[in-house]
Amino acid sequence: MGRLVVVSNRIADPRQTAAGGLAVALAEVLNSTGGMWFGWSGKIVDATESDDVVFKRAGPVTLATVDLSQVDHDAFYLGYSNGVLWPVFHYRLDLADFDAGYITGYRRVNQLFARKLLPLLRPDDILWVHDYHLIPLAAELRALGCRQRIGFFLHIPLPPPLMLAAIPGHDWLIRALFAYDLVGFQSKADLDHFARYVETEAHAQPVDDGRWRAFGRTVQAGAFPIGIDVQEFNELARAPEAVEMYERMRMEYSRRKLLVGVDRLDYSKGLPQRMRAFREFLTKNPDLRSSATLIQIASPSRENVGAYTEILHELESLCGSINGNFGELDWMPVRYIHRTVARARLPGLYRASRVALVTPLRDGMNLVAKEFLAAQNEEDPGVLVLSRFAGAAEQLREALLVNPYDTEGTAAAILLALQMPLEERRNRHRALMETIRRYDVHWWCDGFLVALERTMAEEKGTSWL
Ligand code: GDG
Repeated sequence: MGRLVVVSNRIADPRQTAAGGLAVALAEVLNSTGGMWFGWSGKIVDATESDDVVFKRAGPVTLATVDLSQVDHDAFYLGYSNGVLWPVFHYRLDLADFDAGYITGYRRVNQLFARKLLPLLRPDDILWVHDYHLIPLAAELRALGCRQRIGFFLHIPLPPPLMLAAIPGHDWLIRALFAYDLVGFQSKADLDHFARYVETEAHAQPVDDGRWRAFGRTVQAGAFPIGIDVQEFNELARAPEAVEMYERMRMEYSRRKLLVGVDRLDYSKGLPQRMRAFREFLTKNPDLRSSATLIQIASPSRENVGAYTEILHELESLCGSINGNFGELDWMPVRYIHRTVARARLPGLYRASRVALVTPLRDGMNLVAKEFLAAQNEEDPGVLVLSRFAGAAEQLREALLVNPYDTEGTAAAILLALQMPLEERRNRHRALMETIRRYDVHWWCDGFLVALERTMAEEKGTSWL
């Protein structure tokens, strides 16, 4: 296989532990394969400053980054990526802001990436582009003459055709996917939405075995559910920081059962719905009340996007009212932490918790669900309460699956999880561990790259946009 070139909006030093699903997974991948990681530096600069690529060596990986101007950042990142694609792909048309200027900025930054990346490529490189920020990147690269094999992986859900069709320029966006050789989704449901979209909107036909033909091009599409590095996570769980965290939690909560939630503070994660379900549980089970505490870590995210400020206030108000109404002098039902917790401590927190509440309204996969399972003590494991609307629910059938919009149903699942007998907890955990071990991050990466190499070489041409 040629050199691997990974492209994503944000990049991280793969030798350091990063927070965030995509950065963690890609760092794992590149650490084992080596190669180049190209993306935005995270810096916003004056439009007049030089826009040269900056290189940095990080172990076996070359990091190559470009800066963005304020105008480009606002339209590309805040505007189109997080003001249009993120909400619509998470089924929140009501939160989308279809400002016409955003798409121009989105295209401009994808063109900038293509222009800066192309001269760095070698003929036998394999390119792997990640996520919704960069959907048109292959089309822009092809327009400049790029012939290398290019794969694309969407980390977030793909909504059903009629929802996608609400995006002005949706056909342009989906057509751009056909400039890739392989397009990967998190779940079978997402793949099915893609298939239905191209059939109904682009009158495409399935060619054979996951290949689709439309716009005069052929693309291979498949479901490649992302996993975690179970072994690495086990090691993290045995390291001193995690052990210390575990012991502190066990001591502090020796007479109580812990429930845990770890999420970026994002409206897709269903945090207010989760709090309402917990409040319902407290209301319905007065005798169990002070025997459980919910620790909710909501790490700050995209704070300069309006919808995120609203969700922050809603969550703070709910936590405050639950604690105000149910708290005792020596017990608070909710511990809400609006900060990022060090990654090294997370396994200790997961392990000390009897229940994890992973209840997004919509999620591409959700890695927290898998991390929680990997951190458990097999002899006395905790219970995963998982939203049926997380991509992970397609795989993790032995979790307690809930509908997060159903407050009473979720409250009932919380009770069931807290009271689940040891034998049942062990059986469920064993089955779930088998799944996350088999479908780990290496399986995901190898599976995608092998499928990409096997795609039939097709003359992609340059007349793309
Ligand atoms: C996107 C998709 C898909 C969270 N809070 C803290 C922290 N985290 C870490 C978790 C986990 C990661 O961030 C979150 O990953 P998720 O998968 O749960 O969610 P997204 O960030 O939305 O990721 C998602 C993923 O991409 C991968 O494809 O699964 O569906 O939305 O690793 O542990 N880490 C630290 N402190 C925190 O406070 N250190």
